[in-house]
Amino acid sequence: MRYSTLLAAASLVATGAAHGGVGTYTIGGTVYKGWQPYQSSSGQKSIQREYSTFDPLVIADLGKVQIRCNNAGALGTGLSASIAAGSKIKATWTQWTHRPAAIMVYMAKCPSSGCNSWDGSGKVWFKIDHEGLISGTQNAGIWAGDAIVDTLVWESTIPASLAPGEYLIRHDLLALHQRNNPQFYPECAQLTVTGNGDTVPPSSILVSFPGAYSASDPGVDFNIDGEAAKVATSYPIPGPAVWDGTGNAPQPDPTTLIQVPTPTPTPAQPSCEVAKYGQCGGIGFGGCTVCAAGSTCRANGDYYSQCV
Ligand SMILES: [Cu+2]
Repeated sequence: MRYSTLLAAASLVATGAAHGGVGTYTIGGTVYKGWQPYQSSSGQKSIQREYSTFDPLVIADLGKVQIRCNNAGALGTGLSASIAAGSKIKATWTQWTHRPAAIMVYMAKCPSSGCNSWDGSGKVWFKIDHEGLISGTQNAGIWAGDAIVDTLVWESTIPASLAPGEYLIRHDLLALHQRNNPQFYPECAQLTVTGNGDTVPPSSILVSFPGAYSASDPGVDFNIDGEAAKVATSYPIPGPAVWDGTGNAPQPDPTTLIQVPTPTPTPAQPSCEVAKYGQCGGIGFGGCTVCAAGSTCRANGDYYSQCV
């Protein structure tokens, strides 16, 4: 036992500063590189909002703006990933080491001015996915965090009924390995949702960050080593229920109601055209490289160029 105790202590030291963060997002066959927290922020562009470390936020941070997107108010860098409602987005963590952990995934509809200059404040967030304890007891069972330690991946589906538009997506890992010291690891990215969805979540289910979590929530005020955790076979995941995909029809933008459509002569069409925010280049990319009028093709690293 002494050997394994020493081994456990050594591994704690080795991974103590490991923590983690979402490094890439994959939609269909396209990989979108996230923010690189340990590289200079100067000149970085990604669909993901800037954040500075893999370190956790803790209970003392629950009232701070950092609990929203893991930064103190950084906005977008001009990029956004296109995804059809009903399709899947795969988050891949650069590293993750904590097995007892819950995953929570939220979205928020950006204002009509778009996501880039919007900070995600207010009661605007709805949950699209979560998973906590999968089997066994809280103390010794299998958690969503086990899957992420083993694969570094969590895949979620954008609700099929969700109205098209600009959204933030927020992945939040909640590590529970330390008794009474839950650790939060949120990161946000910008999405352009396409499709024929016609629903936005009702305001009654929306939450804010900070605000959605409290230190007294049973899933936050949590002792994984306690006697209760040795017998409990379910875990109360913090935050709201996952949105069921039903709710209010989106409000029509009043400015569109009074706009009189102006007939425009049809210009000669290029042989192909990439819609704004679509991919237009990068290593290995074999598709169309002509951006729609009003947008230009810009490189976001070697593997992805986007019409912006
Ligand atoms: Cu950690």
